[in-house]
Amino acid sequence: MDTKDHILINGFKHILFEQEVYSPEKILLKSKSFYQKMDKRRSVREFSSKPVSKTIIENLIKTASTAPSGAHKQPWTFCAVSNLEIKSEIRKAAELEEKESYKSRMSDSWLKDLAHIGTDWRKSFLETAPWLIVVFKRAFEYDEKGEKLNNYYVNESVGLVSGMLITAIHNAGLVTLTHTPSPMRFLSKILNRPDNERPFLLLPVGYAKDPTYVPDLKRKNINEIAEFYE
Ligand code: IYR
Repeated sequence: MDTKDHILINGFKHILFEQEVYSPEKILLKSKSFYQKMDKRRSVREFSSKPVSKTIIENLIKTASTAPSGAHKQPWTFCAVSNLEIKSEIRKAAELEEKESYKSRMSDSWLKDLAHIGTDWRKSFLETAPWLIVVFKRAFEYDEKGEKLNNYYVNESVGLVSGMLITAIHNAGLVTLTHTPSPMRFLSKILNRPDNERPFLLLPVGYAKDPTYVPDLKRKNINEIAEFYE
């Protein structure tokens, strides 16, 4: 058969999709070994200050940015910070908000639900980790004339991109945690972001302090998280 490398569909160029084809046995092995690898992922709150190269961070961000997004608008910006003064500024502002949250904004039942994780308002990892990656969602775009252009499914898209970033970080042998200081408007100010971008998630990235202890969490088993309709 004569297979072209591209065709036009409704006037738009489509390229040949190249699927990596494996045997069912190999797929079984790959799905299992990747699960076993991902099952070792843990949120780590104590970091070593050991540096991580900018090229590694670029690779992680490029991997995350392969995520699907509404109408392929890729409505995300990653701000990667290794500058110590900026990290300190972020830590100060985050701890100010977190102090208020833990003191009065979070309900008693919320604090009780969190107790076993051992978090509090102190966020030293914001200075210790060699990199902070702040994921911003792009609520809309501006065209050349300054008119607003829509993005679609922005929360879903940045959720997906963040999940893939966390996966890439773990796959590379580094650690992170999803830090959600609330409110996090201070990040827009410190990082001087435009008004179409909103902070979504803050991920410190680096190596775990040695030794580090993490809570003894158990993951739900397959019967608790899935229903099969065969
Ligand atoms: N944002 C706070 C509190 C917090 C809330 C939940 I839900 C967590 O799972 C963990 C922390 C903080 O980052 O400490």
